[in-house]
Amino acid sequence: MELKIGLIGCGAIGREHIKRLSGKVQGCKVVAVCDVFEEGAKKGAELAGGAKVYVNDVTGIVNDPEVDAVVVTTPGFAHKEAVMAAIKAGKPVFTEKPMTTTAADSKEIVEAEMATGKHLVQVGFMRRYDKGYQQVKALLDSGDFGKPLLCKCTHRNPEVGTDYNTPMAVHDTAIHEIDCMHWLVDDEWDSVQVILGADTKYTHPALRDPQVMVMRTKKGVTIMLEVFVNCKFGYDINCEVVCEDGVIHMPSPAFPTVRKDGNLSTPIEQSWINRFIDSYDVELQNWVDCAKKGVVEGPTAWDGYTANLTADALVKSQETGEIVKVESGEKPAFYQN
Ligand code: NAI
Ligand code: ISE
Repeated sequence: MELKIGLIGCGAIGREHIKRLSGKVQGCKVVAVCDVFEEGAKKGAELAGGAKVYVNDVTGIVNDPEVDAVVVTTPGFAHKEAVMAAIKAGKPVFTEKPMTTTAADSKEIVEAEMATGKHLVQVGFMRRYDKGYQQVKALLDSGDFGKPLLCKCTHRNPEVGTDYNTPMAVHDTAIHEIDCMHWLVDDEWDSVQVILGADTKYTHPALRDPQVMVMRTKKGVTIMLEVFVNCKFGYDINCEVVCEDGVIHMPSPAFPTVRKDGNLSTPIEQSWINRFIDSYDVELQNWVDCAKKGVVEGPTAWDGYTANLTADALVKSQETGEIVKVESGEKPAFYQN
């Protein structure tokens, strides 16, 4: 059976996902697309090799009888409406991260999903599908390195759009580390703090850039994360875990090292599109396979919600500079493995 997909939001990642769902991912077809702009929706439909076009009509596309499952690639602030509509229609839904931009909104999704009694929601925390992070996790889980003590991470983007602001450094960017670092060290977040300092000349008044985020887990593992979204030189994701019996450094994508004109140099990836290209492919194949079986194997609505709890604490610390305790809740039996 082919999973017939309705995709909402034909922007940057929407178009990438349409291409992979129409080319690389097996057993599915994008049959309908939606965007607030007709031109965007038409472009999406064309990339899908012909799909029904919905303009600014989330309810329409979600409830289209031809649509078996929904992919949400609108900006974070618009995810909730589409995810809630899919839950109401009883259809599996993959939403890009963040699930929503606040824990309060994400809690409504968790409650709505649990009320259906069915596992419907997967969140696009694709780093859990990345080979590099998986290799680091396997080494940590082997026990050969003792317990993890601290992690040093960088999340650098060459640049961002002019509508990107200070809180987005948390819920649009750091949200990846919020999800994957606690998964990596197998612990829950306890407290967080944001340290703001000198700003780059390439930013604007609504965006403090760079930011240092310090996040501590319940067992005391400290994660030091630099978020720098106007670093100019490339898309630079690094992760190093310092353990009792050694240090694990995540591999970077392989590029040749060249000697030329008196220089020894290696290129740096320029965009998330290529840096995590394999992870998106594996993630969406897994989602399609699971949606057909009516199960969710990837990051759940609960993972989306708990990431938002941590994000809310970080946003609060951006405003005060204080250490903020992360609220946590007991994982409902519904979300236990
Ligand atoms: P974008 O701004 O390029 O595209 C968003 C699209 O959604 C636009 O075409 C816009 O017109 C449309 N849209 C907005 N509201 C809508 C609504 N209510 N109904 C229908 N269409 C609507 O944004 P981008 O960069 O593609 O990001 C989209 C989402 O994907 C965000 O949540 C972002 O955080 C996430 N993302 C995830 C990445 C990852 O590495 N997992 C990488 C890039 C983005
Ligand atoms: C974007 O939405 C992503 O998810 C990218 O992976 C991240 O690096 C970037 O900062 C976000 O804006």
